[in-house]
Amino acid sequence: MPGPTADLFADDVLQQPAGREQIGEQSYVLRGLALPWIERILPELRRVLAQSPFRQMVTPGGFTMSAALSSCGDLGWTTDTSGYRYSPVDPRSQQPWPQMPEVLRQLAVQAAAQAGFFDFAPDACLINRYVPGAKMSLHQDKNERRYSEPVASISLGLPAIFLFGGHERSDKPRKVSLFHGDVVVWGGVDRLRFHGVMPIKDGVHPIMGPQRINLTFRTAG
Ligand code: MD6
Ligand code: FE
Repeated sequence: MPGPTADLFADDVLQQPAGREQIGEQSYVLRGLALPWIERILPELRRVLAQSPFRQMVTPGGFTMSAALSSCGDLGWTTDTSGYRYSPVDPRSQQPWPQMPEVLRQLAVQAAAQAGFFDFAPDACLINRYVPGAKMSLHQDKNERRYSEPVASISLGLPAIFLFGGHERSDKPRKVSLFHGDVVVWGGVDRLRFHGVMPIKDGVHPIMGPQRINLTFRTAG
């Protein structure tokens, strides 16, 4: 019978995907934050990827990354056998990276603010594409100039298990499930924590198809 209890229960269910989950002292998962933005994001993402398509890069150690990468913004993250770095040009085309779409920049800034970082001015957006089986080994994000700035990360498509470790590679990471539309923000004391992504499970996402796309925003320059 509908009544106060039933209503409370319904609210509870509706609120589950939203809200802020703290995963570290200065790290949060903002559940579903990107969902209302998706219809504006996807056409912009398509434009960016038409100009700078996904490509698989090689690490300095000589391994081909399983995730395929692209970038937009003033700076893009690249790797090859000579090292990791940010570059103002796409090495594939030797042209500047596509502009960072305003809708993406605004979402990243809003996400950072919800995590307590108020003057976030991202100049780099790294775009990772994972097909089932692709993963990201534990790493630290440390090619940026200032660690005082947070990182904001938008997940689209297939779910992932995100590994959130400590300051040593050997620290046992916690597992955080990330779904389509979730945004992770971390910075401050957590900025250099090791993190990675477990191999993506087989599946087909109703909007994004058989892939996960992750966009990470940083102040690199
Ligand atoms: C990913 N993300 O979620 C990989 N780095 O596909 C990252 O490596 C990452 O999500 C820094 C901050 C947030 C991230
Ligand atoms: Fe990272």
